[in-house]
Amino acid sequence: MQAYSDRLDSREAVFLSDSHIGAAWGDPDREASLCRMLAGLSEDVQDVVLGGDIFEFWFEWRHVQPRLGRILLNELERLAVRRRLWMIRGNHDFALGETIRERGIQILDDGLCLEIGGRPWLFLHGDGMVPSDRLDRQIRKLLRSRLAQWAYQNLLHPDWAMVVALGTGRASRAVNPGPSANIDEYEATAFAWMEAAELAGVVHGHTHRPLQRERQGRVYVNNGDWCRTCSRVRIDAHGAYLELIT
Ligand SMILES: [Mn+2]
Repeated sequence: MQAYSDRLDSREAVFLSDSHIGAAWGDPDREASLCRMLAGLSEDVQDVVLGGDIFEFWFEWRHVQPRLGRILLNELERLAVRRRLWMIRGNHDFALGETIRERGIQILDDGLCLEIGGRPWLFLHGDGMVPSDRLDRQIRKLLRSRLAQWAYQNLLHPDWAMVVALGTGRASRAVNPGPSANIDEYEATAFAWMEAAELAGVVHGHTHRPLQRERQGRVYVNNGDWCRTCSRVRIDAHGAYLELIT
């Protein structure tokens, strides 16, 4: 995996994901609470990893960008002056582009590996990571394809495109309201990766279920989300902390 070979040293990192800004769902105050948490981060935090599905949907047309998350983006731009800021593409906001990069945020296609306290930690969104997520991986490939991007860019008025995208998210939650059937596979997959690649830990979101497990000195953490639980993961040289922020 590209993320693994490009690893960087870090003193301390904070990971959060799945705020789904733009969805009429979850805590209506979540953009503000996320900004408050980010503004209050300790000076020791060197890397802020936004781990996917920060926006319910994102697409950049040639002259138009969605009216979503403007308060958050302003806060991130401020933060990016003194820290490294990363955004991993999620299955909802896979089309992050130039207007995000212009604010000093680095966009990652798959994930990121940071060496914290001399040990490697892998951060990713989590969609398509387990073997049975075959359909997720195919959809991911299709949505990210040049043809799909071209169609979105050229065939639909941006207002209609947003209606379609936000409506699709709402409909998929109505059809599958609970955790997916394969939710237990994530932990097993992560531990298998840790052993194969000698990782200290794997951190991901996507399933909206906060969970931390430790096995033989290796750590699996799902951060939950910043939609309903408002939880984050902080990692320093001593380990990982799954924290609920109120
Ligand atoms: Mn997701």
